[in-house]
Amino acid sequence: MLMRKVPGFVPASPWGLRLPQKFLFLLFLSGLVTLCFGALFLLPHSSRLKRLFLAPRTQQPGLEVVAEIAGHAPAREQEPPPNPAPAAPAPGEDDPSSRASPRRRKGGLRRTRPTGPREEATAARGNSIPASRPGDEGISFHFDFNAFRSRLRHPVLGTRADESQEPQSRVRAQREKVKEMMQFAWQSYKRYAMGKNELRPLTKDGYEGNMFGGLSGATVIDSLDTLYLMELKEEFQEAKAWVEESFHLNVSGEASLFEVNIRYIGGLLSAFYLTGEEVFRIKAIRLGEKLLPAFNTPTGIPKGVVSFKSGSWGWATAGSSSILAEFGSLHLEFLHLTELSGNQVFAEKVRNIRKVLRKIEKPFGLYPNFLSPVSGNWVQHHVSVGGLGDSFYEYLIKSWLMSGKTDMEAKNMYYEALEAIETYLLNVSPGGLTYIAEWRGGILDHKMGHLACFSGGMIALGAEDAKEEKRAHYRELAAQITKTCHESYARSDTKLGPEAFWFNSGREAVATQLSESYYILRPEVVESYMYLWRQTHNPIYREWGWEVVLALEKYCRTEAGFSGIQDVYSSTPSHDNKQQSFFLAETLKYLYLLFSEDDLLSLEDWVFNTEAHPLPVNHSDSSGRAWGRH
Ligand code: DMJ
Repeated sequence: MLMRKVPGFVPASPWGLRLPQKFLFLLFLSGLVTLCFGALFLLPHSSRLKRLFLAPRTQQPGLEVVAEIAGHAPAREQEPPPNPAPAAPAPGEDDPSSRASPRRRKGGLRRTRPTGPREEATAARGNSIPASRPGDEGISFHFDFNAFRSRLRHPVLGTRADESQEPQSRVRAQREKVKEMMQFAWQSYKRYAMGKNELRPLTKDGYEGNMFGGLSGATVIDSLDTLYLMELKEEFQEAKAWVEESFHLNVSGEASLFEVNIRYIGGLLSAFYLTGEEVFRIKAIRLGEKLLPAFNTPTGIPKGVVSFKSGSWGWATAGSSSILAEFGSLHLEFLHLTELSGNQVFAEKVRNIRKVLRKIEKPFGLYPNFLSPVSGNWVQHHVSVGGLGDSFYEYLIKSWLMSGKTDMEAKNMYYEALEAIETYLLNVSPGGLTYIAEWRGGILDHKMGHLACFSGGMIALGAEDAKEEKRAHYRELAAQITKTCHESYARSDTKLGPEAFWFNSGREAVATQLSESYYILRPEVVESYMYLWRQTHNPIYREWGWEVVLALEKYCRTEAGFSGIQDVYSSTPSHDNKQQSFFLAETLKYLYLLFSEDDLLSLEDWVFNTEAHPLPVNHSDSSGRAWGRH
């Protein structure tokens, strides 16, 4: 051997090497091995070697996933989006395509504390790197956030005019006022109830309620997207930090499937789609998984209450029927859970609900409010577009829109249901007010709940895709219903509307008893104003919205937050001591949108879930192959 000839070299082992030489040789060898493996990653994607050594690539989201949701063959990989022009980020908005650049980040959301390595890692994963934090295990699915953002047709926060030049300074001031209300509502909650589900402004404390199975922070999760879109950056960071550090899913109570879905899952999904922050995606998926046992019923129609206790049945046994508005308002969120996780199970669950509802015989084409999850039959024939029924209809038209107008089944079900509602429930009062009554096996209750007032907005939203000959009619119907709901506000002393109002015994659009006279900061009326404003630009909707702002300030604002009131017909109403989380999620958001440009969360790009959390429309395939051609 060569080394034997080196003078002074004395072999120290049978291989003829001394310790230092052995060490050098091993170092050289390990370097060589590392180099070879490293080179594998640089080989072109088709390389055989690479295929041999590396696991197959995770399926890309977008086209493929949503195509499967709809039961279709996956679309071709790499197909260019129909509208590839990326939406320019709005001023001050985090541009996802340059998220790694510290300079761009500076203009983004302000941090309340120094950026730590954990946050940096979270932000980076928001773009493409698979999750690897504790608790993220098993969610290796990659969602291409940049591709998603590039498909939006408008910047998320709109193309805002130079505010100093804005001629409509009144509208700007109105928008700022709503923003101030949100800031006050949030700060009050943070000060007295941070981490609890909701604030009690009179007693200056928080409470958990019994709807969320031990989950906390409903107000935090419900507020995230409203804070984001109002550019309350510091407050958004506070909310996000709470989700990262204190939002724990290891709870074991019994929860309302519907409420957890629309508030928590909806809020987390929206927060993810707006920011790309992985923490929201991961928590939404993990929480979604905790809801799955609710579907273990003979029909797959979930019971309303799910037990988070591991090893239990999953659905609570009390009660015998499931509520239409509850099991019918999962579709939007569950499709997005599949979209973001790659896990088809979420989409399968809601597809099955759709199938059951499609097949079952409907009295006069109407959908009763109660269904047995065991037999799959209607439990009684009570039909309502208000409480118990409401958001089922909303989710049909929004499923159609969210699918990029490919989910024909949802579209057909929506327009058929609307026809039946018009035929059997719609009425005009002697005073000329149009309202949607409630139906009990053929007998009408001539009342409308505050909850039913969302329907003006829904009918406006659906008018454009109705048959040509029905479009103008639906626009007018939407306007008339919204006017009736406004009347229910205008006819009270506080200019806020009651929980339910009647059309009988000579009375119109007023509550008939104290037990229906309360107002709990609900959003449905201003929700309709927002949709009608966007559709018509009739200034009356902004005027009506402003009346609500003034009334909220006068009667609901307290020293420590906003509160519902017990009697809208009293000019000195008592407060109910609750700042509902939907006030921050919905009421203030819809008011803010009402006083903003139409391209702030454009309806071309977003649908709002029933808690007003924006979920993106699928633009990945306009050919109709994705999202539900049935
Ligand atoms: C919200 O939680 C949702 O809008 C739901 O669909 C109905 N009720 C409240 C607000 O009133």
